[in-house]
Parts: sequence; structure tokens; C-alpha cells
Amino acid sequence: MSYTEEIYERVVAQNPNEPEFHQAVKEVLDTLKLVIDANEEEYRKLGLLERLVEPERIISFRVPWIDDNGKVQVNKGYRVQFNSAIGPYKGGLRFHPTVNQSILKFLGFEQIFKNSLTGLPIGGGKGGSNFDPKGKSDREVMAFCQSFMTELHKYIGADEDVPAGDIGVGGREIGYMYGQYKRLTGLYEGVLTGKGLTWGGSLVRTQATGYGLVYIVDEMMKAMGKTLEGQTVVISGSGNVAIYAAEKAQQLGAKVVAMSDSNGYVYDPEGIKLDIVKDIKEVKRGRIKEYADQVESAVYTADENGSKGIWSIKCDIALPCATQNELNLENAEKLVANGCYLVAEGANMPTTREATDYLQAKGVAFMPGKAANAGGVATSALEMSQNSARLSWSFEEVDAKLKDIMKDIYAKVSDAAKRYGVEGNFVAGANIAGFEKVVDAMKAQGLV
Ligand code: NDP
Ligand code: 2IT
Repeated sequence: MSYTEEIYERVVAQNPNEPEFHQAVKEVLDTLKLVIDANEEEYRKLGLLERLVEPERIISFRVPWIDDNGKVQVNKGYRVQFNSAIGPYKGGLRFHPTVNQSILKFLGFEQIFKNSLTGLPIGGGKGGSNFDPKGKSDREVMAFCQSFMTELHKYIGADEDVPAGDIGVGGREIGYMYGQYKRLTGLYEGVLTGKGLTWGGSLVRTQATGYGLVYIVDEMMKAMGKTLEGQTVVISGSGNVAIYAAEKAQQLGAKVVAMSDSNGYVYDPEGIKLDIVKDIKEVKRGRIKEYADQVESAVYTADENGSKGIWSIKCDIALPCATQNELNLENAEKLVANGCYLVAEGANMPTTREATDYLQAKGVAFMPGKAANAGGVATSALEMSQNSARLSWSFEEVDAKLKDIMKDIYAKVSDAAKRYGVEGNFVAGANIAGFEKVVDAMKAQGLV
């Protein structure tokens, strides 16, 4: 049995009931096989893969808080500190009822390679809670965030571990957590990113993941001799990543015709009016259904399947920006049948392995999340730099750096694929290019 197969079996045996973690590890190991086989003896001796798939540390804790009825609620809290070979742990916090250790380990594992691809000095981590911010009052959200940080603050720091947002964690939650960190430690430091602009945040961080996604799509299009102008785009989700992916796609002349949330999707053949989506989602914290109540050309379809139906809408480009495994083989078949030729992942692992393999086999240009959505964490790293230097860069400065980073990621990913004889396979390219830097650092730092 090859070293990569052996490690995959070990991961499954030693981490039972963690299917998302197994899925993320399998995809990486399968595509790294080419690199690892060439160095098998050395890597085996160093236990390199055994170390790579084992988080340096997982912190798991109780989060008690009081709801508006005066009742005590208890949630689970976690931080997975996966790999610090190339920098302090860096990665978001997810607050969603589905959060468990498997999901956070898959996200933390992906983050190692994504952060490496940014070219910036950040290690891999992820955290969160099964707390559901939906339908909670601001006071309840604050009570939860303060309790979460009361425990988490012991394990994080500007040079140690720097969390940020993810599903269910935006500016409001980062604010409450930052305030509590400051109160507990007395430190005004860059311990969280995604902060508000008046208290240490960076311009462009809000837009960064979605903008970065479209910047890399633009690079892919250029390589195919196309432009975004006039292309039809379907985007799942209507959260932070989806909204700013739609904004940049529209700025570059594309027509975004559909968006979704976990209850269903809206189709607007005239093109989604983003100011209305922003008002519903960012201001009112409402449902995407309300878009169709306000816009005559739009049709809403309720979808108990987590809005997977959105992939049956005809498009040139599909950008899954909601959650893991939201685009399956059946959905991929629909996309291809309708002429979709490019899929880029704004979310983390939104495409199942079967769907990814199918899309690639059908010649669809496919950019995996760890490359395509790296603009968010890259801009977080730029926020860390500004915090350390006690400076604030202009919107244009940060946006230009983000664009350069996404171009560089595209170049690295396509180059690595070429070097290993799998040209155009960006999944392999991203995993190989991300891995090379981390493994070099791990080897240099000895057995830690
Ligand atoms: P938000 O919480 O802002 O938005 C999430 C969106 O996805 C909402 O529209 C939500 O709908 C939908 N969604 C969430 N869970 C499900 C589900 N189980 N089924 C169907 N729809 C769902 O999160 P973000 O936009 O920040 O994150 C979206 C994705 O992008 C995640 O995979 C995240 O890990 C990834 N990502 C985020 C980055 C960031 O900077 N924020 C950076 C890189 C990746 P509803 O409101 O109904 O729950
Ligand atoms: O998945 C991700 O890369 C994020 N949620 C952003 C992490 C960060 O630290 O900005």
C-alpha cells in the first residue's frame, strides 16, 4: 500500500465519525500522491504525513450564556490549532447549529494549504460553535460571544492564533468578541481580523473573499481567451462571500441571475439587484424569499434541500458560496448539460468529490476553494500587518494587493499542475503548491 493510502486508512480508523474531515484529507492525499511517491522514503522516516493530518492541538470547551427568557443555555465551543509551521494559526470562527469537530477539522486542514498559497506567513486553524445566531436578539448574541471569548482568550493572541469570521460570524460578532478579549487581557492588539474600520479593521476585508474569488475567475477566463463581460453567473448563498462575489462579477460586466439561502433560491433573469439583497441580508437579517416580494422579475423557489435546486438554472459560470457539499454529482450533471464551463468555489469544499471529478472529466474549468476563496484570509493577513505597523492602508492599496495575491495564486496553482504533468487540474495544483511550502518549513523546524 502506498504511503498516502496508508495515511488515509489511519485517519479513518483513528478519527471515527468525522466524514467531512476524511473527505478533505482524501482529496489532498490523492492529489499529493505524485509528490509524495517521489520522496516516499524520506517522508515516511520523518513521519511527515502522520504529523500533517494530526492537529497540533484541539481546544474544546463549554459556553454557558443566558437567553432573553432568563434561561441558561449551553453550547459547545472549539478551536482547532492545526498547523503552525509557516505562521501563527489563522482561520475563521463558524457559528452554526451543524458545527462539530469533524467540520472544524476539515476546515482547519484546508486552511493550512489555503494560507500557504496566499504567500503570507499564516498557519492553519479554525474554530466555532454549534450556537445558532439566527433569530437571536443582539443581547443574546453579545452574551454568547462574551462567554465564548472568556474561554477562548486563554489560547489566542496576535502572534499566536488570530481568528476571524466565517458562517454566522460577521462584523457584529467580531466586535463583541474583540471587546471581551480587550477587557480580559488589557491588550489592544490584532487578535481578531474582520474588525470594524474605526477600531483596527482593514478596508476591503468585508469584500475580500468575494472579490478575490472573481479576480481568480477573471484569471481563469483570460487563460481561456474569454472575459466576464456578458457571462451569466449563478451564485449560491447570500452571505458575505456571495454578496461581494456578485458585486465584483457585476462590476466586470457579468449578469448574476440567481442567489440563495438555506430555505430556497431566487431567479431573476433581469439580473440580481444587489442593493436589495444587501438590505435584506446585511441590514434586516431577513430571508432571500423577500427579494421576490420586492422585485417583479424574480421568482422564488422554496427548497428543502438546502437550495441545491439553484444548480438547475442555466449559466456559464457557477460560484458555490454557501456551505460544504452543496453541489453534488446530480447538480454537476445539470450544470454541464446546461453549458456551464467554469466552477470556482467561494465556499469551503462546496463540491462533493464525485461532482468535482465529473466536472473535471467534462472539461469544466474548476478552481477549488483553497485557492479560489483565499482572498479573505489573505486580506486578514494584510489587516494583521497594518495592526502590527499601527497603519491603515487605503482601499485602493489593499485592493491592488488582493488582486496581485489572487493572480499569484492562479500562477502558482497552474504552474504546480503543469510541473507534475496534470495541466489544468487546479485541484492537484493547489494541493501541491500549498503543501510544498508547509513541508519545507516542517522539515526545517525538526520534530515538533
Ligand atoms: P455567511 O454566514 O455570511 O453566509 C452563509 C450563506 O450560506 C447564507 O446565505 C446561508 O443561508 C448559506 N448557508 C449556510 N449554511 C447553509 C446550509 N447548510 N445549506 C444551505 N445554505 C447554507 O457566511 P460566509 O459568506 O462568510 O461563508 C460562506 C462560505 O464561504 C462558507 O463555506 C465559508 O467557510 C466560506 N468562506 C468564508 C470566508 C469569509 O471571509 N467569510 C473566507 C473563505 C471561505 P442561511 O442564512 O439560510 O443560513
Ligand atoms: O475560510 C476562510 O478562509 C475564512 N473563513 C477566513 C479566515 C480568516 O482568517 O480571514
